[in-house]
Amino acid sequence: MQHSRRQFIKVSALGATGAALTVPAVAKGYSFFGKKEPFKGNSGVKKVPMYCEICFWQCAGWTHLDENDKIVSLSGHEDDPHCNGRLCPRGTGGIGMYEDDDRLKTPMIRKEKDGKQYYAEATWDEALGHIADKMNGISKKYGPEAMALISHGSGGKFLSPLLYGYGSRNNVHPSYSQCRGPREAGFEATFGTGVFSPEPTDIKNTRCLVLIGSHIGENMHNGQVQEMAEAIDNKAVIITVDPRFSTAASKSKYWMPIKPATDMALLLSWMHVLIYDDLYNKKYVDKYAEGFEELKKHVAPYTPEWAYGETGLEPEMIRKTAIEMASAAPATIVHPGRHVTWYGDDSQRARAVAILNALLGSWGKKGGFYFYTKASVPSYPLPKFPKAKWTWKDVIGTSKYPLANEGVVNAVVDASHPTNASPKKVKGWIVNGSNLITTLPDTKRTIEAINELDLLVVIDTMPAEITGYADVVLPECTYLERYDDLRVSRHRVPTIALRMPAAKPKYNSKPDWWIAKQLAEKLNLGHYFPWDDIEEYLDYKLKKAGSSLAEMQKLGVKVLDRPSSDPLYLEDGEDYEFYTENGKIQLYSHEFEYLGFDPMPKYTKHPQPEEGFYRLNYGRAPMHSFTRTVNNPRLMDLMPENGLWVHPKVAKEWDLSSGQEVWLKNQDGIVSSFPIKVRITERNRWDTVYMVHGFGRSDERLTKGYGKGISDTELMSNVMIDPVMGGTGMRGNFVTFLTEKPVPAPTV
Ligand SMILES: Nc1nc2c(c(=O)[nH]1)N[C@H]1C(S)=C(S)[C@@H](COP(=O)(O)OP(=O)(O)OC[C@H]3O[C@@H](n4cnc5c(=O)[nH]c(N)nc54)[C@H](O)[C@@H]3O)O[C@H]1N2
Ligand SMILES: Nc1nc2c(c(=O)[nH]1)N[C@H]1C(S)=C(S)[C@@H](COP(=O)(O)OP(=O)(O)OC[C@H]3O[C@@H](n4cnc5c(=O)[nH]c(N)nc54)[C@H](O)[C@@H]3O)O[C@H]1N2
Ligand code: SF4
Ligand SMILES: [Mo]
Repeated sequence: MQHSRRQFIKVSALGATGAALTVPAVAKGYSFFGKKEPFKGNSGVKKVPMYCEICFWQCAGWTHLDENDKIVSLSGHEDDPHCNGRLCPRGTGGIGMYEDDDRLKTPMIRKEKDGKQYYAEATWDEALGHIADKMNGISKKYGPEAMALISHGSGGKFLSPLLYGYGSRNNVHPSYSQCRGPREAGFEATFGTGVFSPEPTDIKNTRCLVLIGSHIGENMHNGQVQEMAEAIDNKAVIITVDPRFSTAASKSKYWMPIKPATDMALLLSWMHVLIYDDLYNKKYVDKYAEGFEELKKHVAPYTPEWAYGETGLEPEMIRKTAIEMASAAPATIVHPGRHVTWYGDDSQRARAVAILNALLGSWGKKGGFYFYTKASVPSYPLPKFPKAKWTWKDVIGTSKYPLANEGVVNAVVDASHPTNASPKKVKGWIVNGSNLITTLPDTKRTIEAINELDLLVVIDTMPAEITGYADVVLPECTYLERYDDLRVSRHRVPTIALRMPAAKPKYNSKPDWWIAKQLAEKLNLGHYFPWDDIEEYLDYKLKKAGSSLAEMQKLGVKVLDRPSSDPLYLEDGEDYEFYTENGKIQLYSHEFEYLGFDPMPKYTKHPQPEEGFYRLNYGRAPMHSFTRTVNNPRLMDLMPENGLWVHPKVAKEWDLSSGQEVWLKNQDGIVSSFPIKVRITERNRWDTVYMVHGFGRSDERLTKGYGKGISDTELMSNVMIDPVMGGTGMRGNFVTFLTEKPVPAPTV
């Protein structure tokens, strides 16, 4: 029986359940939109370089040790442009990830006895041997292409050569298909280049910053928050478009409480005003762009009066904000956003944002978008990888998601799902640092796909929900206990950052590079890991880049000179070819047209909630990162659960009081596994409810996070796929309140 083959295993915590550690001043020295004092660490006698893994801003910093070599604190690296010497509250609380008693402690293999499945502790040799046997079996039966790697974070770096050497190219990331994918597609079609991370937004020099659902300040991407504080000090105009009065909205001159799902109407009407009121940057557009006449005709009907009917935003406010943007241009940023998989037409919305920036002339301009640079660090030379005969693209059809330039996780789910009738099937997943059960919408489909797999390997630090479905669980040590590949980031200046262990791996956990190399050896693929250990690997690369491991162990971050041949901005009137087909910014996209998509973004009406239902809105909190931190002893102290933002009018209708527990039921009848406490606030439009993503952990091994608040993901059964790049739109789900505990209680 294939479908019951993989029971979700809830083993009780292997060790004693540790009492939550209370540690003061997690966020010491960090004041949001305020004080700029770097936090230098506590009483450390020794400091070791690291870069943070609590989110993907990857701030570089130091791990401070006391005289007994005990880790005492973390601090930001003074020379690092990602953090300027300050970590965010999550980064400072990163020690909690290392300390957490609930961590995975030893490899485990799924076994079955008397019809009951359980995890048996295993040695690394047994666990990796078991994986190699299974992978060899998959290769024999379906071809090596039937394996996939799903990763987020640093670990993918070492597992990728393993996957490629094995003969598969199914390398996919939720940070693309569930996050920034649509904006990469939209900006690439317009400017010929994606946005990438960190975003090259010149926020500190901007005079007008437009945030469309980017909740910087709750979205704690460190350097951006700091630069926004600087922009505010410099009296930049902030315009925030958000149905919720976000922290960013509270710092804004204009808060535009848009009706959710109607942003495209606003973007088109802004274009209308800029063009028809002659406010756009004519010199820039004439010199660098093509398709202006088509765009002008296209946006003619999209007046602010028309947009008012869709968005609920006063025409006067739409005009005023367009004038603000134009008067500050080109030092204006219409922020591309980051998590942009919202309504399924997201690449088109990102195109609209890109076109607005083009009309304002901000791409390549001071206070707009700068041209990033990157240190040149050669890769370690490896033998040629074998060719893969097919990938997930061939399974879903090569004409689908034509502009997906990175791997689409949901397409791999489709390629593993029982509905895949093609002989090409993905039968094995290695999941590293991604909690797919809480990360992908439509959980039911994810689990159906998992049930078809011959092998699911999960490499994690915590007993995250996804580990309960694994055939083999491998405990990785945390980022404070390991080396990783170098951080070579895109920024204003080229930098290289080192992460090195500040402590021995706790329990029987191992670093990812070691896991990948050992598994490669078991698969006779050792030649793709031709170095003896990671220090040799890093030293080789660093020497090629003009440094060395010894130097980096002292420096932590090396800041290189930006060559003068690679300027940060365009000069006025400078000749410049964009990376598009003909060197011009594409206001009208021939590529989109050729692929069967609208060459210029159009407005699509999206469904609005029915009577008694509210749109499920979600976002970030400054002290948590997804599920990554929702068990972290230090950060749980700061925010132990999520609450449900409800407008007072709605609370009155439902007779809800603040702090009352409710369960939520979505449009498909799915009921939340746990209750959530109501928080009555006018900071939220009446037609939506809001919660922070990452809570409602459902694995009892997570002793501090289990059952605290609820999970937004389990209520997302409606997914709107972006046809351009395959992103999963998650914002079309509607919920209603259950004020009594549902009977029968939902099964977690
Ligand atoms: N419902 C809903 N879904 C979302 C989002 C949302 O807001 N709501 N946001 C989307 C976005 S923007 C993104 S980027 C994705 C992120 O999705 P994921 O990348 O899946 O993020 P996390 O939930 O942080 O899961 C990360 C897992 O990595 C583990 N981990 C942490 N550190 C390490 C390590 O050093 N090594 C290893 N091996 N594992 C580690 C954690 O324990 C956790 O289980 O989710 C997307 N999905
Ligand atoms: N503290 C913290 N910071 C983080 C992360 C984290 O986990 N914790 N994760 C990082 C990651 S991977 C990402 S991708 C980013 C995500 O952060 P962002 O890209 O900034 O934001 P989103 O999650 O897309 O959007 C959340 C905001 O969109 C608003 N919103 C909802 N619906 C609509 C709508 O229809 N229109 C408009 N205009 N607004 C709407 C919500 O009210 C909310 O304020 O955050 C990053 N920073
Ligand atoms: S923004 Fe915070 S959590 Fe993210 S890398 Fe920097 S310090 Fe770490
Ligand atoms: Mo993300």
